[in-house]
Amino acid sequence: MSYLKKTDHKIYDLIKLEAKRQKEGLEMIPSENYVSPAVLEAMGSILTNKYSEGYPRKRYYGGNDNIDEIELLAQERAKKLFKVEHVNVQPYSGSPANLAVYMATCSPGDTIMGLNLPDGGHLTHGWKVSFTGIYYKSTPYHVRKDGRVDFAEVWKLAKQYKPKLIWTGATAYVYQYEFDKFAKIADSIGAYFAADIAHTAGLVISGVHLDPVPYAHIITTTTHKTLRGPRGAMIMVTKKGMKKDPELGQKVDRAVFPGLQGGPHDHTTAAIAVALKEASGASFKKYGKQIVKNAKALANELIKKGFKLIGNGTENHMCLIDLVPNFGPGGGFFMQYALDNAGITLNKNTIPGEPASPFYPSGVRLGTPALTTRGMREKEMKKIADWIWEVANSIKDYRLPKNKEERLDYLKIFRKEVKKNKTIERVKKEIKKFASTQPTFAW
Ligand code: DSN
Repeated sequence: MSYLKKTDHKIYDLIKLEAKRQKEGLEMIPSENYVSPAVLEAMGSILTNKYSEGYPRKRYYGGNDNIDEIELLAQERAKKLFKVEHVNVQPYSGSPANLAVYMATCSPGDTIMGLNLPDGGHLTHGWKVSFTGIYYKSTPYHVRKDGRVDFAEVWKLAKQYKPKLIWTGATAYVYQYEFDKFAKIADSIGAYFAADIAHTAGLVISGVHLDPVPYAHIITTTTHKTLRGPRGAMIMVTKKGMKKDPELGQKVDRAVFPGLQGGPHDHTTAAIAVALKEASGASFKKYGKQIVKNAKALANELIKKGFKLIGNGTENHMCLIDLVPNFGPGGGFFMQYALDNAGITLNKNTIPGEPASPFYPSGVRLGTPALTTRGMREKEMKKIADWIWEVANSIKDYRLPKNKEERLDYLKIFRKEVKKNKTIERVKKEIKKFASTQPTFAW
């Protein structure tokens, strides 16, 4: 970054500080990862200079011969890796990709169905404040107390409301997505079935998560989570999708451009192509498998320490801790803040049947994709569970005030006390010493 250092010291310094944070801490937000230097190089390349509205060989601007080859490579690699018929690699990220699915399959006002947001679903699967819940009639399904999708309810709602589009996929869900069950329901009412595998794409291609391809019509994924690529997304149409509507691929393409987006981010497309090549190698399969082994090990250790986990474990890359036994309702904030100060990054999250609120939820969500990229294994998961327990124990007397007016002052005091907490100070030092020796990418 020699140029940046000379021309914009403030940004240079902030990037350096963020690099230090990423090196010295433990990144446990399950949707984050560390990309390879090759992905970074493609992303930081001169491809950002180009405009390429349209698709390969059908552009609205000249000078796109090289860009065409790059986008075709990305498409071909994705098709081969996921075994799908059609791929669009242009969505700017997961949310725009999902919007394109609506545009390709529904008309405004149509009924749609997805997992309720506080139950672990995604904003774009029909949550009320999202475009998708405002412009479509959303009939969300929920999870049971154990955190598993309530398929009896999905059947009931599907028969009652006959949605045109059914989503599976989640942001906080510790079980595998049961694509076959959703497909049966969607097929019985002639609905489109879209699988949003943003969180699990890297697990699917590693063979440690069920494969949506035989069941879904459309698959969306971000490229920066377990897939370990740049921030971006892809929309894939399966053979089943093509059979339902032979024009589905074109409809998806038209929805992305010109429907929702302008010029594709060619530097991102190139980085997606690089990430897909990396994900095609044997070492990536080992990586995907290790993510799940680590998550299971972490879950076991957390349970042994005394935490209550939704689902009593995990089937994928993440754990969801129910903190009600530790802090009463609303404990997620305390844990996120205290662990942040100790060098462990995770996020507060709602739990099934959330007794508090989405802003002060009663759980935390944590996962292993980023730690696994850094080479950590089961042994390290034990160490990390110990640290998490120590931090939780050191703040165990805090409770979220029931009276909303008292909350701000109470949390201010909590934050101040965390800064002086000796256990957190020590754990932070231990984590820094340990994490600094770990690489921040996998070769
Ligand atoms: N923000 C993503 C996550 O953390 O799961 C979902 O879009």
